[in-house]
Amino acid sequence: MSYTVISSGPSPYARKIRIALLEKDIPFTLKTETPWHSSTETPLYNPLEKLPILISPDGKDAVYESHYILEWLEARFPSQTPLLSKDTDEALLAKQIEVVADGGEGKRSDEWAARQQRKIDGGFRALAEWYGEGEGKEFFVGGKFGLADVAAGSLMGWLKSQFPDLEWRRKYPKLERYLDRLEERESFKKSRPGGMDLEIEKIV
Ligand SMILES: N[C@@H](CCC(=O)N[C@@H](CS)C(=O)NCC(=O)O)C(=O)O
Repeated sequence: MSYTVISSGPSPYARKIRIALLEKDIPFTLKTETPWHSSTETPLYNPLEKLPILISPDGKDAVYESHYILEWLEARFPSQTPLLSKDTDEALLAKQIEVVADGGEGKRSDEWAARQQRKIDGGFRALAEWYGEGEGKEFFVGGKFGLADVAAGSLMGWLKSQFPDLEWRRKYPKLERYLDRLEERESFKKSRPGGMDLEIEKIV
C-alpha cells in the first residue's frame, strides 16, 4: 500500500504535495475528485471539504490543508530531501513565501475578478522582492531547493498553464525563467498540471 493524494484536477495546492512526495521519493497514488460534485468523498476525510487530502498507506491518517500536509510530511520524513532549512530565519522566510504563493489562486467568477487580480499583483510584487535582482538565481531561500520553491513553483506553474495571458510573465520575466528552470526538475515534470481526465459537473 502507498500514500494516496486526492487532488482536484490541476490544482496548484495538490501539486505542492505531489512535488514534495516526489522530491522525498515517497510512492503515492493520485486520485482526482471534484469537491463540488454530489458524489464527492471529500467530506469523509476533511470536514472543511477541500482538496488536496493525503491519506496514509494504512488509511488511518487523512491530512488536509496543503501547508499542513507539507509540515506533516516534513515531520514524518525529515531526512528524505529536507524542504525546510534548519536556520530559523530561512525556514520562516520560506513559510512566508508559501503563505503568499498559496493566496495567489485566480478565481473565475466576475465578482471576484478585481479583488483576485489585486491579490495576484500584490503576491507577485512580494515574490519578486524576495526573489531579488539576481538573474539566474536558482532558488528562493538559502541557495537550496525547498518549501518556498515548492509553493511558488506550484502557483506560477498553475497560473502559466491555466491563465497564460496574465501580466506577471511580462512584468517579471526573471520569475518566469526561474519557473522554467524549476519545471526541468523531475518532481515538476512528473506533476505537471493538465492531462488529467476530468469530468466537470460544477465548480463554484
Ligand atoms: N488552503 C487550502 C486551499 C485548497 C483549495 O482551495 N482547494 C479547492 C480545490 S483547488 C477546494 O477543494 N475547494 C472546495 C471548497 O472550497 O469547498 C489548501 O492549501 O489546501
